[in-house]
Amino acid sequence: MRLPLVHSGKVRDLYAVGDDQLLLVASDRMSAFDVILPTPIPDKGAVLTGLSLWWFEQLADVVPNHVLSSDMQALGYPEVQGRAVLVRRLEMVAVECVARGYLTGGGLKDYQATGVVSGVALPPGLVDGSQLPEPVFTPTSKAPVGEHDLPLTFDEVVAQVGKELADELRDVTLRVYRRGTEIAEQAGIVLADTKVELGLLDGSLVLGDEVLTPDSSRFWPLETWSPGGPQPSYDKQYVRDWLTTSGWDKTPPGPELPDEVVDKTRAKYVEAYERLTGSSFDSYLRA
Ligand code: PZK
Repeated sequence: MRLPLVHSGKVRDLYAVGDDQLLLVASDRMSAFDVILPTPIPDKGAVLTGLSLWWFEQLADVVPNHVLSSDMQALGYPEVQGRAVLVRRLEMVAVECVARGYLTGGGLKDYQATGVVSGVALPPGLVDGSQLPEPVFTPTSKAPVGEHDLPLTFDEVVAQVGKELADELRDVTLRVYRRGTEIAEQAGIVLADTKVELGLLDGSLVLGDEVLTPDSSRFWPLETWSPGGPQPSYDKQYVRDWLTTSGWDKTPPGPELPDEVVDKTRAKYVEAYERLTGSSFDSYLRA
């Protein structure tokens, strides 16, 4: 796979394929407490790629997407089969589009300080993990590597991209989130929030990057959802629990994970894929 590297993210890499295509490659790396761990989770890259491809299909009537092909054998990149997608190069919109239906993380901080999230006033009495009266568009600005994205009000998005595109970003983001929550709920998963990457192609909005994966969204088990404190993570809880009791001070580098934690975490990713899609992950890998 000798392709020019365009961008290297924490857990994925982006390569140029000619002038107007990109190869998006997901690794098996995992981050916890904002640190990339040295131990890979086998098949994580393939689970997230397969899940994202499935979501793009579920969302085809909501927004077109950047996917061109996932057949890496045919393209001549067999070493990344299952965990890479050839995509159209878009003109990315410089706003991180987030929708949240539950209060936690940065949204909770803003609410506790001001009662407002991204310019939207929320009712009093909400706690960590509360469901919001309705999903809210909570865009952020893309921060430099290593920094956290900063919240934007809707008016700031309008100032940045104009009213017409800002309205479209909000509407598409909320529609993606609503479709995602409907499907996730059937699978016993609370989709607390999600971040989508949107770009323009010939003047129209196109969904890029990965969508509705545990790396771009917060997945909580519906069974244990109980507002009033931090919720267990569907995918990362074994890792967080082990790291918390390991004595690690949460500064890089992180420690190697024991086999049992790796195996249980891999199983959670596969379980999320299978519960959401209704198909076996083995059949995805074999296709
Ligand atoms: C694009 N990223 C984020 C993702 C990384 C970085 N279709 C597209 N067209 C233009 N740009 C992008 C995409 C997509 N997807 C996505 N940065 C640019 C990103 C994965 C790995 F290192």
